[in-house]
Amino acid sequence: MRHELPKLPYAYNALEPYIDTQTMELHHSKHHAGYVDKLNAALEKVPSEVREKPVDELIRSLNDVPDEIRAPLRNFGGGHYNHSLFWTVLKPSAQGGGGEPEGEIAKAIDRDFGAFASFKEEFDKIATSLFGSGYAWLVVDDSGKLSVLPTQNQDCPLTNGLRPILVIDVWEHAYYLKYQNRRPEYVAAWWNIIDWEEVENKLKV
Ligand code: MN3
Repeated sequence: MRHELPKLPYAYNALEPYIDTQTMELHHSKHHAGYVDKLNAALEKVPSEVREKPVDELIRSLNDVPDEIRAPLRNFGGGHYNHSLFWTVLKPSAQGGGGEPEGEIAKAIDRDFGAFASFKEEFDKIATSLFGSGYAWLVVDDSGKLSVLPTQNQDCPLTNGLRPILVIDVWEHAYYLKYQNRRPEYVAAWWNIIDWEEVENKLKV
């Protein structure tokens, strides 16, 4: 099975002014595409039963694969999965992205964080203070409880048995052209383009 770069559900310029066109184009067509290519190359060297797994399964079972292929699968499989998820939880502000969640996801956030404002504060803290490259996540555990956590590099919560439903990429390539060293400004802008309906869909799965 060859993994493929997913098409974005919006144009490269659709998330302006929060994420600029050039960043989106490079991030998707170069960075994400590079992870897909390297994942496919790494998978040529693994047993066929590993090669045929979908990317989420690969990452979930990372601790069971042979040592010599774990690092490339972790980095390139994670790079593919994490970016794929990141694109799907974004929505142009003009089409209803951003704002506060409603429905089941709003109830779950209130239940597990006390209020949307407390969740946002906790998430912001993780996204802005993560050292180096990585992601901030909203995840669901086996009991359905929500929590937030950071991961380094291309690590993914799936490997630890958690189900991610919202993520922000805080690698410098995700924001540096527009925001340079001002990561908190990028994180603040990102709240205007979250697709809360999609986050709720992922919660319900
Ligand atoms: Mn990235």
